Formats: sequence, C-alpha cells, structure tokens
Amino acid sequence: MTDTYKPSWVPEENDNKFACRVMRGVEGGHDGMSEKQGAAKPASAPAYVRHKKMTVDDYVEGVVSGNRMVLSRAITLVESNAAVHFEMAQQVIQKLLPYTGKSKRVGITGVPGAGKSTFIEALGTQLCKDGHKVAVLAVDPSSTVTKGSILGDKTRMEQLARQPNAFIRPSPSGGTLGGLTRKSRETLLLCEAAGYDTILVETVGVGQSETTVRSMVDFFLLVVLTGAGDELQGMKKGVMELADAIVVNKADGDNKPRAEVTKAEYERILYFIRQATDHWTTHAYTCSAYTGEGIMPLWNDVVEKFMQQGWGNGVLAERRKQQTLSWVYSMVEEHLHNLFYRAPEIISCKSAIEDAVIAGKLSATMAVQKLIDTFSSKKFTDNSYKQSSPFEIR
Ligand SMILES: Nc1nc2c(ncn2[C@@H]2O[C@H](COP(=O)(O)OP(=O)(O)OP(=O)(O)O)[C@@H](O)[C@H]2O)c(=O)[nH]1
Ligand SMILES: [Mg+2]
Repeated sequence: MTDTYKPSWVPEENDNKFACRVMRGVEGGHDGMSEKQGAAKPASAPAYVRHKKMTVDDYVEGVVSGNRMVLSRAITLVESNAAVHFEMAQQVIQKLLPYTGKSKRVGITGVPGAGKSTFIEALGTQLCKDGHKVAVLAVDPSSTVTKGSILGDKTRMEQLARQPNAFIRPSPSGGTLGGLTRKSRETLLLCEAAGYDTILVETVGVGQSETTVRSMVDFFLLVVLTGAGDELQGMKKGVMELADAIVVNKADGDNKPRAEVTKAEYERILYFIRQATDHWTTHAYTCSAYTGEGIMPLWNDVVEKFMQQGWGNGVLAERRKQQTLSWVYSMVEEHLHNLFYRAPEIISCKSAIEDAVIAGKLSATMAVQKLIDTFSSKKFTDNSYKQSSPFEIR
C-alpha cells in the first residue's frame, strides 16, 4: 500500500484535490494504524467506516472521538449537493453543535503568492509540535465560479500534512458563493467537534472571499509583501479595515530591510484606518515563513493576546453571536431572493414591467407594487420552495 492510496469514497474526478487523502503515519498510530501497516489500510478502521452505510450516530460518534476518516466523510457529506446528504448532514451538525465553538478561529488572507500557505505550514507545524490539534481549511471562491482554483495545489502543505495532529482540507469546488460559505462554516464546526483547537482558514484576496472568511473567524490576518509603494496605493482600504494584524512576509535575506520599511509604511496607514475589532489596535509586523522568524512571536504575542483579551472583555463572544445571527439572516435573504427571481410568475411578467418603467408609463414604485403583488399571489409547492434553496440541494 502506498501513500497514494485513496479511500473509496473520494469522487473520481476530484481525487487529487482531496488533501484529506489518507497518508502514512509518521510515528505510527496515525489514524489508528500501526506503523507497519503503512498507509491507510482500511483494515484498522472501525467496521462501520469500511463497510456499512453510516448512520447519523455513526458520524457523530466518529467525529467526536476524533476519527479523521469519519471527519473527512462527514465533510464530504456536508459538501454534497444531494438532497438526501443535505438532510443527513444537517442532522449530524445539529447533534455536534454542543461540541463546537471551543477553537481559536483564525483567517489568513493576502494576494496570490504572498506566502499564506508557507506561513500556515510553518505556524501549523510548530503548533502541532507544541501539542495542539490544527485544522487548515481553504476558501477559494474562484473554484466555485471557474472551477479553477487560485489557492492551487499548494494547499497541500507537505510538512504539515505529515503531522499526526494536523488536518488539511482544500476548498470545495463548484457551486455558488452562498453554498461555499455554508460548506466552509459547517466544515469548521465539524473540525471543532473533532477536537481541533486551532482552525486556520486560508483565503485569497479576491472578490468577496475576505468578507466571507472574516465572518467566520475570530482573528483575521493579512499577509502582504514588500516593494509596497505601488501596492499600498492599490491595496483596497477595505481589506485593511478587516485585519486584526498585518504581517509583511518574506522578511529574509536581502529583503529584510525593505520589509522593515514596508512595515513602517503600513503602520502609518493603519493610523488612519478604522479598527477591525473594538478595543484592539491593528499593527504591522514582519516575518519570514521561509525561515520561521517572527512567526511564533506573532502568534504568541499578538494572536494569543487578542484571544485572551477578546474573551475577557466580551468582544469575541459578541462577535461569534453576531456572526451566527448574520449567517442565519444572510441565508434567509438569499433564499427569499431566489424564491422571488426564480418564480415563473415573476420571470414572465418582469420584462413587460421593465419596459413600462423605462418608457415612463409606470413609476418605479408602482412597478415594485406590481411585482410584489404578483409574487404574493403565487402559490408555493414543495418543489418550488426547494428549487430556490440557497443550499444547492438537488
Ligand atoms: N523568500 C521567501 N519566500 C517565501 C516566503 N514565504 C513564501 N515564499 C515563497 O513564495 C511563493 C508563494 O508562497 P505560497 O505560500 O504558495 O503563497 P500563497 O499566498 O499561499 O499563494 P496562493 O495560495 O497561490 O494564493 C513560494 O514559492 C514560497 O516558497 C518567505 O518567507 N520568504
Ligand atoms: Mg496558498
């Protein structure tokens, strides 16, 4: 059996993208296998994982006991668009809720090539060595639109993947942004229930991905590069406003002095920018994900301090409460939006109403009234309700 052994449940077309493919344990005992057995030979997996169709309770039990294979299967269930999987996944999540919420949730963003993955690899490996259980998730909206991935294969962090306490899951691909958001959030909850105390979420700085990730983490880190003059100008102020810390990466070799200059420039700009978190001032730092310099100080003196302070003064409890509520309402809004615009009654009367408004024959307010009246008189069937679901169930 080799490292490339793939579990049977990995979809054919996606197989290489599944970083949760089972790997050989480093010191034995990994995934419950002895060293001699090498890679994930299902022989040592619990019987229900190997053969049986798993029940909701099997998933719950497996995840809570920290079984990585069951956790991977539970995530696959959450990512599935099949209606039957969706319903089962929701029951699993519901039962696992009491075990969630105890991790440190950290989002990491930055332009492609900034060194996010290298940073996570260095940080995650050290945290694992210090006895933490680290889960790494990726949110890559480009993979939902174009089916290509910006975060790319580098999400497969080789060194970190060898740590028995690390779990790496790439971004689900395909589907809508709303679907991606739900899947990522629920994956995060599953990892927490499986006992991962640190969740690192990598996302690339495009489109809405930063806001999506910001809305599911406690701490948000922006990784930037030197040579910033132009970049600073072009950088969206918006993303700096989301950050709880900015780190200038690649501060090594000849680049080190430049990194210090860039850090000072960011500090100057930060002074004028609205802070991301109450009672917390965002600062800029330097590090080298390559040599590891500056990474653990950033974690211990900034992220840990932020967590301690935030849980102490109630800011994080409030943040999580607001995140959950706004998630609920954003799903409601998306659902209502889809119900309205996908209703055949609206589709068939929309262009006539638009024409009348443009021709000045109907006021905008009257047009709204007509559309809403049409929608209100619509009769819903079970099917039309489900077809417009933002959860991407089919
Ligand atoms: N010199 C130096 N190179 C680095 C450092 N961190 C990352 N790199 C290099 O920069 C390149 C990009 O690093 P990644 O970690 O893949 O960057 P990323 O931000 O994850 O990129 P995407 O996932 O594509 O968005 C790689 O070739 C790394 O080896 C660093 O601290 N110093
Ligand atoms: Mg990356």
